[in-house]
Amino acid sequence: MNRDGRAALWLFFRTLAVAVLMLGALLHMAPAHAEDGYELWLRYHALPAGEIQRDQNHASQLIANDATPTRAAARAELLRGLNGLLGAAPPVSDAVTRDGAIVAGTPASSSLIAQLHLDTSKLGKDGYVIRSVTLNGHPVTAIVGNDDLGVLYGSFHFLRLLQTEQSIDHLDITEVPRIELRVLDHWDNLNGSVERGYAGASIWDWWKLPDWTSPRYTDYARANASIGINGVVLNNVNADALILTPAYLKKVAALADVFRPYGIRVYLSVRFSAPIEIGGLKTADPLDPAVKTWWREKTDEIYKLVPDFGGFLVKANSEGQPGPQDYKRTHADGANLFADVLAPHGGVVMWRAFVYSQNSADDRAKQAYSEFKPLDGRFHANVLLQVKNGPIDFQPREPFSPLFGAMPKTPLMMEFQITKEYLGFATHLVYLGPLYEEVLSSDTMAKGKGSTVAKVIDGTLDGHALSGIAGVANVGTDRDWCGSDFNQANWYVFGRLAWNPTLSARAIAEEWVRMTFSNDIAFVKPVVDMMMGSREAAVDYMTPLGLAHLMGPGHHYGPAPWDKSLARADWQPPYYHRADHLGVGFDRTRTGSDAADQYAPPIAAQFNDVKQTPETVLLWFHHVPWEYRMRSGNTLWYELVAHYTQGVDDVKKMRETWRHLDGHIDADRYRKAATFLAIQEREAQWWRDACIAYFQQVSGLPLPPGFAPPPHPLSYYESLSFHYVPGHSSW
Ligand code: GCV
Repeated sequence: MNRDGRAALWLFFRTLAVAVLMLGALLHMAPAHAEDGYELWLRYHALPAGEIQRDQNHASQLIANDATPTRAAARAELLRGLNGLLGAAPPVSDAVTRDGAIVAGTPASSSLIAQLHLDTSKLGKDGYVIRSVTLNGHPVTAIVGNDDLGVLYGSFHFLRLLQTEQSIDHLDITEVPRIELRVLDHWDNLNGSVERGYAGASIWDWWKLPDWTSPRYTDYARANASIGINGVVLNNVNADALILTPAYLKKVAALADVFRPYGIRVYLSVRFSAPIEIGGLKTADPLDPAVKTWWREKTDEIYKLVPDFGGFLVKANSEGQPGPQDYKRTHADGANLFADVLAPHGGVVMWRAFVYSQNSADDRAKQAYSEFKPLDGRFHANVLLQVKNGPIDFQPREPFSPLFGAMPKTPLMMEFQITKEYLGFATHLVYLGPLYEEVLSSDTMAKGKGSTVAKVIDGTLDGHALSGIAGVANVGTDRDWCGSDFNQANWYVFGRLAWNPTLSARAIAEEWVRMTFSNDIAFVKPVVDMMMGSREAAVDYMTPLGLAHLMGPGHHYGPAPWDKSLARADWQPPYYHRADHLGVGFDRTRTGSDAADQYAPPIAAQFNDVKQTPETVLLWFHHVPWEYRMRSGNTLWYELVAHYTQGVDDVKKMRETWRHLDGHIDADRYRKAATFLAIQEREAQWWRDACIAYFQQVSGLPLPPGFAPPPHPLSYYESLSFHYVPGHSSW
């Protein structure tokens, strides 16, 4: 068939598809398969007929060659997306013959793109331009990268515009990521369990690898590429040395092969003592020549199998893990050992700053800073120091870590948690966008006003070319990937902020809701509002006013502010809240642990002064009398009870909002979220009641009038115990 014939046939099928879609809409046709969340935000379900007609005028043909695996992935995604959204995929051609073509490629790979003479030099490897231009006399949409990966990222962006029903007329978009390494950290164990995972087992089927690479790996890579994630640490930071044995490295290589077309590099968590455990050496001393040789040879072996291997993530001398201090060496000695063997291959070391010692009497919140700040300038060029967002451990709210801004000579990498270890596991609806945004926009004042955490980690504050951000993944074998549909939003927002840490959490939530559920504004608006308020609700019903670490021992499920069952004081909630008959909160001012002075002077002055400290972190920095007058004029005791109560009321409102949205989306996902919200309300109430019962007993104060008393005595809450709690398998 000649070109005209093909075009006529395409027109015919397109018209037919539109007619079928319109009929379907009229008859309220059920989707062909149940919505189970597997498709994530890449659903590509048919747009409304009006949108289809409008968008089809900009998708009359696709000119995109598939000569490389990444360009093939981009083309396949465009065809898949356009087919789903518009009811039919445009014909693929090699010449622009119609108005409304889509042309995707790089200047080097496409003579059409080269004709545009766009300056792609500043796009780097990942950036792209999407522009409405004229080619061969036809108006077309060009998706242009300097590199194939930019074409892939641009293709996802273009599809997102369609999915969210934005105009694709007169496009002039240029995007370049602000952070170089955008990484998901899997805390997946080789036995298939996931530490702090609430979405089933590990998606890595180590047993069947390398022979069988599940199609799910490709879908995982697509999802990551769609939001710009370009690195994956496959295994838990509490690492098993076996991952470095030849049999496992072959499995790692098989995964790397699947991910490569999507621009995703593979990294491994390594166990510091691996030279002893699998290398037969007597020591893992980082300055020992035999140890250095062992790591060099091991690294070379990895690069033979995975030429674009990203590097190592290391948890050392932290929570019982081995490390350089076992040999009286510093963290810098340890990190530099790996840096030196990775450097010839272009790999990096992500060295974690999450350290605190059971032998130190110092405030746990101070220890990472005390340990690492003196080492600024001592790390080799390919080391990133990976710092958790707060000084302790992914609590519902913490101030930003004082390390941000304090180590100008070292590239600091952010570590966020996407999995909700401390935020209600899988079932609580807690959108983490506001948490991430709050941290990234915090001003460290390290170099005067505007020295935000975002600028520290994107490298611009201190002029680092190397920059990175990591999120602890919430992905597992559950059909919906993340244990709930709403948890997918946390994976999504992490990726979008990793690309550009100045984006707004609200705008990202809206994008996600539109792609994941519906573009109907009557649905989008209330759901985005509900998501945006959900993190503060969780803070209120769990740890308001700067409280932290009140959860159950080890498994971290539910409230246990009384618990002293674990051996280490810094694993016990009373260590953190310090409640007594006089007041509550941890004095981290100069009269206490002096953690406040780890911040830049203007911030330290604020945190040292009870009157200037934001009430959101009041009890993090101050031990405050129960009768202290808060800004509202109420006492601290009153405000504490009010916040706990507000948290529960907010969840009730979330349930109410959701109840009104019945019928706006498919029944399956609606019902699941409704059930999870019911669980959340029950557990929020439990948190409130248990914490109020406990603090009331400690304070000896009567409940302020107007608030319902906890329905059970404190002893009831203390008596609850739980077995086989998810995410806790390695304990
Ligand atoms: C992977 C917390 C978690 C641990 C986790 C650790 C870490 O302590 O509870 O499960 O271990 O952080 O980040 O290393």
